[in-house]
Amino acid sequence: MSQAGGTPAAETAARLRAEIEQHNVRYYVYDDPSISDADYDRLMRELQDLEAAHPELVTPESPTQRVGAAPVSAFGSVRHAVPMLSLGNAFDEEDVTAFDRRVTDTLRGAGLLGPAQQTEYFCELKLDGLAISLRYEDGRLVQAATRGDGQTGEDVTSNIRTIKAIPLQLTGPAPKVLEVRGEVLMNRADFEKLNAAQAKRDEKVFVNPRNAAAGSLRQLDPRITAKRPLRFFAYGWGEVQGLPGGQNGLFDEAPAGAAEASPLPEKFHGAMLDWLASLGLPVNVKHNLRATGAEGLMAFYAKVGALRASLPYDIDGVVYKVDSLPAQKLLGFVARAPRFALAHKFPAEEATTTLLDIEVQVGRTGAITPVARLKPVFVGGVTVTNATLHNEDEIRRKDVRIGDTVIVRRAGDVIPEVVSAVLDKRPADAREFVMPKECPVCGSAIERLEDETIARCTGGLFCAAQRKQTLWHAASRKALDIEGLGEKLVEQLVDSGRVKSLADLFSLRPLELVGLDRMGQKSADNLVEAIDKARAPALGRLLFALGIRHVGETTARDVARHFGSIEAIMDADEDALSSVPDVGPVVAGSIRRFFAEQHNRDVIDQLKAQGVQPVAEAVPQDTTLAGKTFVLTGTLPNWTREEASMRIQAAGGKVSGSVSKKTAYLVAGEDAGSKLTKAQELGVTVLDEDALKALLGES
Ligand code: 5U1
Repeated sequence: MSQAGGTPAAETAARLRAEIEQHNVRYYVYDDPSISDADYDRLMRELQDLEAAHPELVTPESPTQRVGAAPVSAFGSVRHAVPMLSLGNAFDEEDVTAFDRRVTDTLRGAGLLGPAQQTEYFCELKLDGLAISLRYEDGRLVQAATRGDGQTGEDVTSNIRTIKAIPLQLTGPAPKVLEVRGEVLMNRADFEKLNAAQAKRDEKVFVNPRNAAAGSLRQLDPRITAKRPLRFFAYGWGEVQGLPGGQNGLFDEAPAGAAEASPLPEKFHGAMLDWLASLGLPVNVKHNLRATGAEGLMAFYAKVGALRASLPYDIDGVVYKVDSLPAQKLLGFVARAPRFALAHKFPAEEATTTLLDIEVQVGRTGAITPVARLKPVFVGGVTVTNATLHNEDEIRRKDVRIGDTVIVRRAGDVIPEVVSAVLDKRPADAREFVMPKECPVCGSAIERLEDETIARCTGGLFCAAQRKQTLWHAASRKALDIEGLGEKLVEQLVDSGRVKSLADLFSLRPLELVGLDRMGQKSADNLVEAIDKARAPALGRLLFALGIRHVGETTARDVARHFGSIEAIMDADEDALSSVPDVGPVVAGSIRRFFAEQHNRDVIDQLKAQGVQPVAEAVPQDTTLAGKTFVLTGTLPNWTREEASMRIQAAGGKVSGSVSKKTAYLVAGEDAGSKLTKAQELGVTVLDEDALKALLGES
């Protein structure tokens, strides 16, 4: 091979090829990657750049010259009638503009576009799953294959037949041969459930939904695949022959007079997908969109970027395709990919880095969370230095050790987490995490009750960490809503010893605040005014502000409405508390235990002494929606979710954060995600804003 030449470039190319091939096998064959996608893309780009600079180094065996890895032998192999291609990647606006310029110049040069005309594109989500080709003959599914190396894939027909979203028989007049290309994937919620069940049975847990989808499809026993929640979306086609109406291939002339009889779409990619949908195939119509020129592509990228975190499944970018099929044909292909399409990647949500240490953090209720201190790594668009490890059991389950190379994930605004350790790279001196026996903040004992996964500091409000978080919580918008009382300020007030309890906040004077970090006279006056306003909170808000375990905003309001005064709540026994609708023994026990502590009762007395007087909760007069639980998701056209919640509650309805069998209605706006899927699965009635208005009698 030419890279044996021994020049530094040849040696680098050989090293990169060996490394990439090794990762291909880990990824495609064993579903067990040892590096992140971003790192893989980087290696591939490095090799591509090197080969572009030294074309004499390109060999037919180079990973740049093929699409994936060779098929595993356990499955039969299938030679694709039309190769399954990969896509060129764009990482920034410059790449996208260059793509559009290339395409537009070529089409103008060929006379397919006028000199001032822009290219029309069809834009799709780049689903993070597994590419599959489905072969239908006379409308019947006869074969399904993975992409493999693009020319030959694995025969996964028996497994694919278990996926309910994939029709075994097409509806309507079908062509003699139709190869459908698309992605098999798993929704995130389904993946979490599958992993929890796998862990419970002590079976393999998957790193991410894509690996779970791939692993599920590669089961030798289709009965196992059948139990896995796999989904499918079609985004293209391979061989198409014998179209209804007498036409053969897509570009062949239809016989005279057959044009009207033919259900074949006009020659646009988007119209083809509509046709696939009309045959009963799942197409992601909700998010696919037409766009014009590079500007239109960038607008689509921004739109999808904003809703990425709320989608029920993972995507790693968007795909742009020239919409006109004759234009696609003219543009043709380069070695690995079509010239008419481009994948525009989002910042990777996973990256590898080193786990420097594991420290513990103390939460508001004393919960101890192990936190990974990481060598800084750029992931999900930001530099991450800390990530949650959730709890001790998770660390053991993932077998993560200090010193390990770890895969870190940061999706949307979700707190970054350590997904797994790369065992191949474990250093000899990697150390296991040991949960400390004492709280690192207050020195109190750390306890873990028998049936609990969470260890807790037993210091209560004696612990400065718990005190700080209790104060942040009390000041938050849904509690006492004290504007200007941020984390830094609370930290200074607690650390200086000036504020020991919630009541101490109400004795603060501007003079003692001035001079604290970033606190001038005006801010000090404003803060004291904001604290003053909080002296007459609704009773439910005060109860919520106390930070009692298991007492959320809604429960606090229900309890406040039921009892009418803080004294009545403090003196209620568990039976009385349990008589509040939706309050069960766990919540009742928690409230009773809280007020059984003398120091908590003292805080209430001190608050009263500072002039804090809760006002009774207004009981809704309107009972139109009494007893009905609503869940809100997505963006409503006119109301914010808070506005809609307030109206529902004013009509006697309840608003909950998660969909369950008890949910009466899901109110879904644009870009509704997994809650909508779950509601549909459970048969919950789904309303849009207009339907909600009608229910409220406002239409
Ligand atoms: N949505 C979408 N994903 N995806 C992947 N479309 C799409 N098209 C592809 C691939 C590999 O390939 C064709 C353009 C050839």
